Amino acid sequence: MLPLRELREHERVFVIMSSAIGLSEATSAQSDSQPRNIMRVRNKQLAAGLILVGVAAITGVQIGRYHARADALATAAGFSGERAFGDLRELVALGPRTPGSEALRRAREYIGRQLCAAGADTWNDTFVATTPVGDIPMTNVIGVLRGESPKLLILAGHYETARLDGVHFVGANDGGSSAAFLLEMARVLGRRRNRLTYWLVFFDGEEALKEWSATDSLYGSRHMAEQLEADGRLKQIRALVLVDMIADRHLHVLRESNSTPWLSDLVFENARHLGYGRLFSGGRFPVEDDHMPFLARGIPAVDIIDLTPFGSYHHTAQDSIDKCSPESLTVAGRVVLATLAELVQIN
Ligand code: 1BN
Ligand code: ZN
Repeated sequence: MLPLRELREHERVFVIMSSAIGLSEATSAQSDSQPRNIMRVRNKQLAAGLILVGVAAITGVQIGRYHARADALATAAGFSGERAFGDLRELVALGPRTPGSEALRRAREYIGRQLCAAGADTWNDTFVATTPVGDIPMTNVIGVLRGESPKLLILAGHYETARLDGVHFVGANDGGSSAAFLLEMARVLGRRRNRLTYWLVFFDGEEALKEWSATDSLYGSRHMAEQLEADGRLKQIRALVLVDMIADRHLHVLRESNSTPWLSDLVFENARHLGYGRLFSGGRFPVEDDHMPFLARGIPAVDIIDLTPFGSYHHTAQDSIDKCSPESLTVAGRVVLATLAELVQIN
């Protein structure tokens, strides 16, 4: 189905063109009693009218698409992939940011400083995770941008990196890109007056410590979802938008198939309106990620993740900053901002 604004444009052109060629008169004035030559003229008029209407309809749709794209671009403006890339550089320079490490503590300090500068109230939620390699203190970082309403939209990603034996894994794309993205998003949303309240959530412990399983993965997001359920705040959450691995210089996002369908539709429609349809296409793929504990509790959630089944450098030492680009961060930023603008209207 065409979006509403395209239909309106389409219909307007249809009405203008049909009245210009007298189509309604030609169709309603036909009768068996009219002489044949008048009928022939009327039929020609009708045929010409139909052709014109067809052309007008196509033009109308194209104008509609142009307007839809212009609207989406205006809504999505302001996110600087270059600035996010600067954050990515800082985070990657810290080295491997495994749970409990000094590098992750320094990453947390950097994130806290940037959130504060963006005008967000920040809190660290520390807990002890029981893992196959022992108990590890983990910390989710939450930046809060209060809006007019306590209704909550959560933007989330993870900031720690996988612990891979014998591999110097700095996770530029996997762990770095999501954190950098969230910092720039905090700056953009921090400059605006927002109707809804935003939480920018940096999860710790997304990765397995030994081998991915229901109990060895998603430590930070499982902890947060449990806490919010226990203290009754889960009800305030309208949706969760998760980003993961969105800085690859050859960005290509498939539909993550555990995500809430209508929310995925919103993301992919906005990507198309922004002219990024080719980058957000190509099928469906399930990924267990930090949205899962929220989905399990009935929160609409989408995972925007560039993880194709044949990803080349995933969880290898090659996941370094040279594989990433500011442009990809800009694309992801614009798609999320356009999606947020629509979520605000729904909620
Ligand atoms: C995403 C980034 N994930 C890990 N790092 C989740 C994942 C789960 C990826 C299973 C592949 C398989
Ligand atoms: Zn990973």
